[in-house]
Amino acid sequence: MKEQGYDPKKIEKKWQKYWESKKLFQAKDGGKKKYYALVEFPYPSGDGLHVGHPRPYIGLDIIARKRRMEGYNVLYPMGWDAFGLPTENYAIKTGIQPAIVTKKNSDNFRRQIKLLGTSFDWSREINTTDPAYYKWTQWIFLQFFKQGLAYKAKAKINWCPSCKIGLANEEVLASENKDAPGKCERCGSAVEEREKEQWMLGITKYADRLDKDLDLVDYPERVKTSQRNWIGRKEGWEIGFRRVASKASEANEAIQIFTTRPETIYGATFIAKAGKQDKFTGEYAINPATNEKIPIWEAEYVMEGVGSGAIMGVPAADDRDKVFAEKYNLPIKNFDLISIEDVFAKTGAKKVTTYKLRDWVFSRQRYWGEPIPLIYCESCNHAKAGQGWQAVPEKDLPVKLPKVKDFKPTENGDSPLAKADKWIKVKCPKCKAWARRETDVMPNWAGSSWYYLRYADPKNKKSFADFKKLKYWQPVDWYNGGMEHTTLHLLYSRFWHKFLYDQKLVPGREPYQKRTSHGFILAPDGQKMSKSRGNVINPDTMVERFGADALRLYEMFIGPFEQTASWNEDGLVGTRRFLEKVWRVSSKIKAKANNENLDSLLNQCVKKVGEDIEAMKFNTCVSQMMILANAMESEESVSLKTFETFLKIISPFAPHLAEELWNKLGHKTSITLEAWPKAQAVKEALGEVKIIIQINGKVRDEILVSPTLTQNEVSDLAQKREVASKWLAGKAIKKTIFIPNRLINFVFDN
Ligand code: ANZ
Ligand code: ZN
Repeated sequence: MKEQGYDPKKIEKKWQKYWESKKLFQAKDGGKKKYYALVEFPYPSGDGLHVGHPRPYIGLDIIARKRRMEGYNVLYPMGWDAFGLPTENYAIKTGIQPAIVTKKNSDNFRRQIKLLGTSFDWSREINTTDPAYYKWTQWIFLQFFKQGLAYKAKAKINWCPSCKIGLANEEVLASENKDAPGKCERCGSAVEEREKEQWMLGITKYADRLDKDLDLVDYPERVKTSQRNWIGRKEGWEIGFRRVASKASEANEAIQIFTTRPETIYGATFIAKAGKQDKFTGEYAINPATNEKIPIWEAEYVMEGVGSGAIMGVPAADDRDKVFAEKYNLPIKNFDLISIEDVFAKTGAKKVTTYKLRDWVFSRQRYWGEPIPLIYCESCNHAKAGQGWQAVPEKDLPVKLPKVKDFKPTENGDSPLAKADKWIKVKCPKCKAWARRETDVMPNWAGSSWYYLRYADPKNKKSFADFKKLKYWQPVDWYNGGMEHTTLHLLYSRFWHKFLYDQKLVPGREPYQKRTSHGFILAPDGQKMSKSRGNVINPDTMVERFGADALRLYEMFIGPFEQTASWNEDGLVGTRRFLEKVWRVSSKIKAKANNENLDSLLNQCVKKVGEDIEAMKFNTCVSQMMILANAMESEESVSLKTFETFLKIISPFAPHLAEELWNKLGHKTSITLEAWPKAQAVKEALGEVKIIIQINGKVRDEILVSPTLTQNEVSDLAQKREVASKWLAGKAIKKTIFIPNRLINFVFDN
């Protein structure tokens, strides 16, 4: 009888249906130890997926599948972050309702993602534009409002005259010429500055905790650094310089300067405050250390919003002050340093902590976003000034987006909702007088700031998620997403989480225990894939030609997961051939075969694949499995046990093929229910090596171990030793540095 060849078309759909009908990937809310794996949910664009999108989905799919085999109850969910401009701009162009476009696009995304054999729990799918979802986005906003953390203020906003939209700072691209205005991220127009009343969220109140609590999580150092830089925590001193009464100002209150070098105050010969041009203000102030009268200038290099927005110029000690002093002929005075105690005594300096982080401009004058659930009541404001804004009562949530025909913002830049007269008019929930709805909507970042909580309980109608379920699922154990989101999205969602934690609505202080990022996949020409360049590679075509398993393997094999890689179809041909080889090997299985050399290779493969998956070194996993497949092919026969073990470790990478061959071996249940294979302890044939044990970088002990031990194994042995355990008692290890065969260093805070 002729053996059937490998035909992914015949097997992939079949197993996808099987997994779905058996509900194999549906997470249960409780019971076994849990594992929560999360990828950033995509914006469902009209173009569909290109082959770059699935890279993270496949990567964490491998983690999720391995965890299930390790006995965890795994939550691996997916959804759509679907509010935003592309759909809205499409509506402006075509008049088609954004809700309809969103449905169509997300249907297509879902179809494509399923094609790849990903093990998402689709029963928990969410969509930020679904009123049943954004009801809770609005509800959380109201909690901010009730706590005084959502407030309206005049804010300078970046205004794109062409998109007619206020942009967040991060949506403005810096121009090459640093003096030219920034450009709109979407359309490239020069951005203007405008003042507009905006809803703000008080993220600065959380600045300190957002900085400090980075110590609690396992994020790459560069991610922590970029968050810390964005927060910009700085400790320094504020010193008041009394103004000299003058024509320009009768007041002689003090001007507060911010400095990190108070001991240089004897050399301060001028004051400069933030300004657009460099000029003398006509005013003077008194240096409290010398009692000298010094001029107050405005200078461009002093930044508004940093420190107090004013400095003491010490040209003899600071380069920028020196350049300024030379340019404007201000005195440069050599001086003696003064002790910090004397600064306090003479000047009343106050120690202060300042932050670069500003409150978050939370409104957009657009259509396709969550309506801000507030009502402005003139009569309430009349009764008590400043009390005009009323929360929409909880029973009236969600405030649904009304259907409109005209999606363009108004001429003066108000939201298109400002034209929805009927929708706007509403009774004040407090005094029942006629009032009007807020017409601004929330920014894109709103729905993604809490979506990881909703997955724990996506259908809840009584709360955004049941606390008990959150207690079980939180925190996310592993969160993978794009590098471009490691600053703002992470910061914003950490802020929402901390706020909810303070309201006792979520159990832990941090949402994500571990964060990793993947690199982009570029087109074969090395360029970013884009429709306009015509270089987009569509996963549908690749699955059609090579099968989903070959595509999955290639996306993992293409290069180190964190790094950018260019698409090359030859690689896909290669992974397809590899799978054909595995298929051929399956026809020479013997219940018992004598392949001792295969056994040690298999053992090595089990160990390496297991470890490398954890380190996201998926590419080396694939090459290790290729080596083993080659060896199996060159044997006359392969033992059942060897092949079964191999199928288990390849199953997270090529799940359809593994399932099919597993089934052909006579198994009646899914391979996804098997236990993840353990590597056998390797005999110490290689002799032992000496490893130095350091505690906070200081040598404290040493230990002899087998060179085959992993970092975890060495770490365990080292910590059990008397010396180390004494040093480590009661300490939380912050970081472990391991150099194989040489040293292990445990780092903790003193
Ligand atoms: C006097 C002085 C003497 C300063 C000296 C520095 C060096 P670093 O040092 O990077 O942490 N500064 C304060 N507010 C500022 C603002 N709004 N815009 C621009 N510069 C500002 O930065 C702190 C220093 O930056 C502060 O300490 C202040 O100058 C300046 F030899 O005060 B210093
Ligand atoms: Zn009222």
